[in-house]
Amino acid sequence: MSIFHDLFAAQVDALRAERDHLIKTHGDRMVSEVSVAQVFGGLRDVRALVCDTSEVDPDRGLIIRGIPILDLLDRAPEDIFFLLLIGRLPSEAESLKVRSEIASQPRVPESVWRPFDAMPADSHPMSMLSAALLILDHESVLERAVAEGMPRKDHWRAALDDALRLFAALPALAAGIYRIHYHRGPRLASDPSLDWAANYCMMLGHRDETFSRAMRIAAVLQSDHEGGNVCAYTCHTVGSVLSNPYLAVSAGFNGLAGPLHGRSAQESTRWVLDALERFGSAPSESFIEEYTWETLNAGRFVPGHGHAVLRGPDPRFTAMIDFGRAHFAGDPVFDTVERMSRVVPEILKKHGKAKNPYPNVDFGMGTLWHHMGITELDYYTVPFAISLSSGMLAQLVINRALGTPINRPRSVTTAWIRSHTKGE
Ligand code: NMX
Ligand code: MLT
Repeated sequence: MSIFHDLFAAQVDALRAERDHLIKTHGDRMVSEVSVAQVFGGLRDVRALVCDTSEVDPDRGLIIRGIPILDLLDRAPEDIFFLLLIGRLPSEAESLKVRSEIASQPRVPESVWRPFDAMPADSHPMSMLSAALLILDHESVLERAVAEGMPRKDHWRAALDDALRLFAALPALAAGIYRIHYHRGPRLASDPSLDWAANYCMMLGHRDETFSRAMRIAAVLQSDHEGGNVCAYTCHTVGSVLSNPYLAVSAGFNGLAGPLHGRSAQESTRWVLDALERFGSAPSESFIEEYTWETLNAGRFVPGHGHAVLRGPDPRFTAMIDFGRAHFAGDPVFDTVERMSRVVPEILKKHGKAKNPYPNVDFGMGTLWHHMGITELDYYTVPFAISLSSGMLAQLVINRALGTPINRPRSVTTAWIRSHTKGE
């Protein structure tokens, strides 16, 4: 009995029928045109993917299955995974089943840890997390099922088995990596009586309700960001050739590990701490102005600011600031972040390049981890990654149910563009 399997199975025919109907009745209708600037410019704003788990409104921010993200902050990450996949929040009774189904997934095998002994001591924790998934990929149910000839229409069932297993395993993997990499003592065994977030915090070494609450909120805020972000898009592309979810999510994590994506949480906090150190305490507004100009004039980007889709303030950043104000106002790192969030956007507006001058979610997250005692900055993308796995995995299962074809757009040469635009 699986609540996820039962409820999703009940939707699959309707999802396929709607997709087929739309293609049949409106297959020729244009969704987006692509300009030369967009072809050279990272396909920004080209609508070329379907993703039903969530959407990002440029002004309002993340909306999951029609619900603005700030209305979901009191929900557990397990419920959000359900929401992303099934399309609605679980009832109270369903929520208990959801939690118990995730908690009862098999534990991470001991064998996963051995290869870490051979990894260089300065490996990045995101590389370790990505590697952990590659080590575990031999367990993939989808991999075996495809090899054994499972019909394509049933692939989603095996993908969902993998998704549940993986979503449940990630807190233990992420926490184990933390304890190994930073020599925090023996790994701590997972406790299935705790929820996903509290279990993760406990395995990191923190049994603390504020920490668990912070992680719950962080996991909800970072659970998904429609289908076009580098992490989700990469995961989708890799999954589209039937690479199993372990391979696809690992690939997505490798995208998230970039400084312009999830690693910005680490870079943001480094930038904040550097300002604090140079000023000697929470820096004044005039110091922040000077410091920001110094960064920009050196040809560097201001970490944790800007966004490819959002054009207004990121509600996820606002949520982190509200949480910080309630729980750790007076912490100099938090005070610096809050002050910067007022000053830096004005500088970026004057600078005149970034289309979005506001802090994004990454600018808030590091403060939270730092205050909670996780002071190893290069770890900060890891909690983002395990949170975002819920969106990636839900999108993967839906795509396998729809039998979405391989992602294979065409490229053109510069010469083709030259000849295509000749005489205009
Ligand atoms: N600092 C300095 N310059 C910036 C910034 C910034 N924070 N954001 C954008 N710009 C520049 C950008 O480099 C580009 O310059 P150029 O024309 O010389 O190439 C110009 O402004 C226009 O860029 P946009 O169209 O506003 O941004 P784009 O969609 O290309 O990129 C980001 C989006 C998020 C990559 C970009 O804003 C950035 O580099 N931000 C800092 C890194 C960061 O916070 N990333 C995390 C994003 C959220 N996440 O979790 O993934
Ligand atoms: C985010 O969470 O802001 C992203 O994954 C980046 C994006 O949406 O491009």
